[in-house]
Amino acid sequence: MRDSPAVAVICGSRSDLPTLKGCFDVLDGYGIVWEASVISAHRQPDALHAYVREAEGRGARVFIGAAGLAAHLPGVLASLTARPVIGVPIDGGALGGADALYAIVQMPPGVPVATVAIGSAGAKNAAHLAARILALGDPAVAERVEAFRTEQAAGADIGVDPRA
Ligand code: RP5
Repeated sequence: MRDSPAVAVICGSRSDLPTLKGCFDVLDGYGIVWEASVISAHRQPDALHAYVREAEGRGARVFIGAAGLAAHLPGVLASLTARPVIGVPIDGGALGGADALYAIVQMPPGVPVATVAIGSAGAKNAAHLAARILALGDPAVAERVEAFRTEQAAGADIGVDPRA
């Protein structure tokens, strides 16, 4: 049987899935078990509510919500669970994702959503942030987070003389 997912990724539309590919790849890289669902906060509010309860019951520890336009999905997730919620503003639409960014980041006090950058960069960082949260209670994930940081530092062009 598949392990219960530690990270539950929910997006508002199938059209959001290509932007989330980097998120899924990064989670896989950390060996984190995840699942993804398409549930719209606007179009399927009852299903979203039921899913959060059920995913919590199966052990989901971090939720990632991704949506575009008037992106209420991550905020609604944060209203439904006490577990950490990371919000990914999906780019697209007439405002290029700025609408989604503002909708996700401007949460009222007491209902936090950790908001990452617009689009695929944010999608990847949502996964890195989820890994860092899980690392607090999981030494194996903590080790992989440190290994990633070491690898990333080794690949950076620190000290390279641009004139050379
Ligand atoms: C949002 O509206 C979704 O997250 C998506 O980014 C956007 C457009 O949805 P579709 O019309 O493509 O289903 O709720």
